Amino acid sequence: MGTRTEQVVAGTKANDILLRDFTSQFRSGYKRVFPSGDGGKRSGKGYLLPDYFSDYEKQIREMEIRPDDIWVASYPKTGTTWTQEMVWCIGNDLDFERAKSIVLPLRFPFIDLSCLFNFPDGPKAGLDSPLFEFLKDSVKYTVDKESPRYIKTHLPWELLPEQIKTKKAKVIYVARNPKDTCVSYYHHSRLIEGYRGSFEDFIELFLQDTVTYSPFWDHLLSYWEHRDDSNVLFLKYEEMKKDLPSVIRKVSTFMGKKQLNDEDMKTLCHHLSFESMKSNGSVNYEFAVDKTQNLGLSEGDQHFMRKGKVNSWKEEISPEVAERFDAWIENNLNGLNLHAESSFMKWVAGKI
Ligand code: PPS
Repeated sequence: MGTRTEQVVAGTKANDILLRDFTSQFRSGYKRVFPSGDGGKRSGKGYLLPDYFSDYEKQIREMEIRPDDIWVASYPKTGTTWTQEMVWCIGNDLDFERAKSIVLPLRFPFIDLSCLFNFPDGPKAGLDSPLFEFLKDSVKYTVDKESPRYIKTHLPWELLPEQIKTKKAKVIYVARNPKDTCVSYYHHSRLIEGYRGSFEDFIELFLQDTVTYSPFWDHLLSYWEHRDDSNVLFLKYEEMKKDLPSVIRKVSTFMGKKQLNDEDMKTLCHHLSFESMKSNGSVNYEFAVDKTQNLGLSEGDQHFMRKGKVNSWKEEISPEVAERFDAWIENNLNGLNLHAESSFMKWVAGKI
């Protein structure tokens, strides 16, 4: 299944902000990627991806899948890192020693990282090995990994390797309410991705589906439609916050692992707590923040592990802007036959 692409050019408010404030020497520009088939028809806008996606698209689509691969997929800032650490620990029989001694991106590589940034002078720019091998070509690094491979992606369902669908590798998707996601994405973009614009402009980008991996709803629904497939598990950030042990039990069953005893469950929940992950150098991306500061891609003394809360958007989004979000949610979900009282709708509306 191929794709059609269109270059993003100036001329709309959102595109102008994007090209002015969200390009850098490490990111030249963006494309809209239209998957063929039904998926691409949802909003009809195509997924926004940096130019470099074209260099890796075919390789990712045609990648050899192993049935024991485990993928964690998500729209950015929805709890990916948290889910990755949970999945890796369950899959590796709670080997906390190894979890702490090898940084997450090397244990659980983000395959599409090279689609986001181009670091032609990596080592000169202060990016040294072994992380450099991954940063130089995240697709090669991931493809070459020994089994079982643990793989992170932010790609929508339609842009995943074709063989995932036939070889039935396990895919765990995590979703988060869009207001918290947007606020988290804004801080992340300033911290680590070289965004130089205002919060207000970022909200405009987000609501116009003009940040990387948007449209948000096309992305989420592309996996939601597969939530009952035997090789897919659909999780929500909010349910992890509410009842982590029950999510751990669900993930253990999905991964074919035996259930943890009470003591192990307690230890794992502690390891996965926000406070513990915030101070865990293997997962808190402090190394990446330092590097991007060296590269002039980030500023200030913010952290990747920022707040870790549900509905903390209320501290940063005004009631007027929240209304714009609500209208955007309604527009996007209209006509999908989702019953207003369904748990999906309640979650989307921030009522769960
Ligand atoms: S990324 O860059 O897309 O992979 O980011 P991602 O990991 O998806 O999302 C980062 C947000 O998840 C929060 N986080 C956590 N919340 C609760 N508990 C734990 N253990 C945890 N670990 C990470 C992180 O703080 C980001 O959310 P915000 O709202 O910015 O704090």
